Amino acid sequence: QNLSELLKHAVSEGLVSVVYQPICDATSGQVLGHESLMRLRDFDGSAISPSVFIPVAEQTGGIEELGLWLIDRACGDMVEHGLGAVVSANVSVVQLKAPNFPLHITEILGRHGMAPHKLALEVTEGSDISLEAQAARSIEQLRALGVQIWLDDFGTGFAGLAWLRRFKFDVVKVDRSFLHDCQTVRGLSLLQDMVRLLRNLGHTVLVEGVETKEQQNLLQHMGIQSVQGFLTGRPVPIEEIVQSRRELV
Ligand code: G
Ligand code: G
Ligand code: G
Ligand code: MN
Ligand code: NA
Repeated sequence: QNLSELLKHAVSEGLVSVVYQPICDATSGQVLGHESLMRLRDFDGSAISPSVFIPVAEQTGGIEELGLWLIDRACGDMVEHGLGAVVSANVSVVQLKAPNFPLHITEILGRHGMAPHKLALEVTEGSDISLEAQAARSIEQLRALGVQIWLDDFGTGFAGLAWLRRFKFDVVKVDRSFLHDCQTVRGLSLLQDMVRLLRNLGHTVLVEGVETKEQQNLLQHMGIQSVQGFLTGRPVPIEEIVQSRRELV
């Protein structure tokens, strides 16, 4: 009610913004790219969590406009400031199902003069996309354009293995809960076997939620290619990325 009203005016009132979290090579630490994440604040300046406003935006349909706004910003920042080899954006099934979604993406990429492979769309298995024919068609169309399609939060949904059979994802992001369970023998064994499965299928594996050096060392030993987490960088506004680069020179 209140929140859905706020969401309608979020873009025009400047209440919505984007932060970027680095995605790093697990061995060299080199920044490979960034994940873009949406942030929303109320008129009084207080932050509203994505876990609160994203579901509301999905139910009211507001996510379509907000999601395209975010992707437009992410592509603009990539072209203007450079965000590495790739910038990713989360997309929900509601967005993928909109018939014109691939067309909007084409328009955004064209307007920014950005190569399609520099954009990755993260789809989450939590939402059962296998049931949604239009969403699957959009994924195929976007792939044909050259846009990367990543599988997010792998291991938390119910459709994970069926999805791997259906789509060849460019990157599979293993949900951070699996890394955080690694202190137990059982948890470690599960992560190792998941990674082995994904690698045997030819997927690039990214593990999320890396917070300690010990976790990073463990993942390096497992042969993980990419990592993301508070250790290698928190999500920050583009100004902070540009500023920290200036400090390096
Ligand atoms: O070492 P330096 O301060 O340049 O590190 C820059 C960033 O890279 C830091 O965020 C740090 O956490 C991360 N980093 C440092 N060493 C490694 C490493 O061996 N592997 C990875 N993946 N990241 C590292
Ligand atoms: O950034 P944070 O960890 O608070 O994000 C919480 C959740 O919100 C994550 O699961 C993330 O995928 C989702 N999220 C963040 N930004 C977007 C967005 O632009 N679109 C969609 N659909 N989900 C997003
Ligand atoms: O579901 P998705 O992967 O899109 O969610 C990304 C969210 O994960 C972001 O909101 C980000 O703030 C959060 N995140 C990123 N790195 C870490 C981490 O190392 N630990 C924890 N707990 N959360 C993280
Ligand atoms: Mn994500
Ligand atoms: Na995730």
